[in-house]
Amino acid sequence: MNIRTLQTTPFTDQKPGTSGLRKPVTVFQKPNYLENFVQSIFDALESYKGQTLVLGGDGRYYNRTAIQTILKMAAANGFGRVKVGRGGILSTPAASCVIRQSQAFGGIILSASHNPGGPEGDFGIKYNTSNGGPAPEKVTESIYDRSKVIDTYHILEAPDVDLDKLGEFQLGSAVVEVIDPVEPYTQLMESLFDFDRIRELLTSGKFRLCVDSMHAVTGPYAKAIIEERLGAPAGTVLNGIPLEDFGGGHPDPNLVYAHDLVEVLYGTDAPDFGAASDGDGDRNMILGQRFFVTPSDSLAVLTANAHLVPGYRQGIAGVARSMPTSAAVDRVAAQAGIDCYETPTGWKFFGNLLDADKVTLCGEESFGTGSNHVREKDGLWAVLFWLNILAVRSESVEQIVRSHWQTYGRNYYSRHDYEGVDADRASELMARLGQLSPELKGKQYGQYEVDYSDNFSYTDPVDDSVSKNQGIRIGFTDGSRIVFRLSGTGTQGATLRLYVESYEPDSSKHDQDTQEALAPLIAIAEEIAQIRNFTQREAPTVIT
Ligand code: VG1
Ligand code: CO
Repeated sequence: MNIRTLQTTPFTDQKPGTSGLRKPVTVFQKPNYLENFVQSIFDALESYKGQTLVLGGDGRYYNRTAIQTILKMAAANGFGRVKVGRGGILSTPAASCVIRQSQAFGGIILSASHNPGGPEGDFGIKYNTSNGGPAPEKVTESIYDRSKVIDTYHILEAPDVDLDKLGEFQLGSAVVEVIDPVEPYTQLMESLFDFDRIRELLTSGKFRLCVDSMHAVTGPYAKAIIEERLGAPAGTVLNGIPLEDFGGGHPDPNLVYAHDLVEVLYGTDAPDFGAASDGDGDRNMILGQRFFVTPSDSLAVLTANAHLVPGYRQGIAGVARSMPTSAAVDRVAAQAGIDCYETPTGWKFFGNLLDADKVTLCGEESFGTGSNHVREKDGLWAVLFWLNILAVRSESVEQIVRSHWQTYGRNYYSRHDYEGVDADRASELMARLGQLSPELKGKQYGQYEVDYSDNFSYTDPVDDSVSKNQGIRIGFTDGSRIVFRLSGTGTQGATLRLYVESYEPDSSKHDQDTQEALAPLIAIAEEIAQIRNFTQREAPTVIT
């Protein structure tokens, strides 16, 4: 088999965002677009010859094509072994798990996560390092730098590998190992949670649940774990067969897009527990009977109850949350006397803290929670964590959350997204806020006084790397907060995100509607940022 070195010319738009490079499928189908980026990844790495690479994706359209190309490029570039999930499938947390277990050099994950799939949808590619986590900024920057000057790539001339057969195949001087994508992950889950106790709950006849895989990658994982190992009845997992276009849906687990699940959990004779996950399996939404748990609250509840779960019984070293995530978990950390870190948006910023054992649990407001068991957020892990707590406490989801609020107070929280707005105008809005923010301290808006306002900058406590411009935060003296930032995962125009939070210690006031409770702050956000004017939108596209 011949290694061919082919000429190419650079693309100017291969800058990785919050989580890898995401573009419409049609962009990835341009000649050499994928090849350039993959070669840029390899060129940015050092001394991987003979080492192991893990490869898999969420099964969306173009996954199989891209995998064949990457296998041949990995072999031509000198990797010794490539572990690829059968059918090209690996959920994002499962890929992280396999990288760690097999002490691989790194991994390539093919996914655009919650973005729609199919020929007209999006595709994405991301590199993870040997700790199993998303490459830190210094690596993604060198990949981007390389992509701007790349002029050749290496690829093996070889027939396609049969991705549907488990086993080892020779590809040039490399071995391709097609692995079971589900089993290593299932074993890891079994080592963390009390499967016997959860099985008792799920087979007791007194507890019903429904899990929506949204036609995306978690279907096989959820069926294997929740139905087969834990004994939930067949049919517990909805939309469990992964489809290349996710059934035409938007695999984003929130109240808007996970409507099948919401109908069930808010319907008559609703089950006790509901959960959904996203395209690549790293996000989760948790529902009780007619009850929604905000992701920020979920992180706080998991932290407060971690001692009930075998894998975390020995204690929590600390916690971390992304900056826009509510401060609910901060209150749990303060009471437990553990550290709480505030990081920029994106899982890559948790890696160093987890590696250094400074934190055990971490999470983001965007339906992402995880722990030191892998280096990605993990949707099914969160579901199992909740089930373990429910099995031990024998209370409903709503009871658990309400008693949590009684102890710690309630952080009302919401995110408003303005999707697909004009990119220049969105940048102007942010630039204007950047100019305004240093002067806001002390200003009064109705009953709210600005306590601080800045453009969030983060210095990593482990390697001292600095990440600037991570969003404008405006904090008020009563602990309320509004945050503005632009999305780094969208592929059409720009997406403005407004995050709003207020704190209510008084439990007699914990029954308000979230949007009503936050209405004064939402109005202040409009007054300060002139969102309608800059976005030309009367209302957000999605409210979570
Ligand atoms: C969004 C979320 C962020 C998350 C990222 C990747 O990024 O806000 O919290 O880490 O998606 O998640 P942005 O830049 O669009 O706000 V996933 O499940 O899409 O890999
Ligand atoms: Co995702």
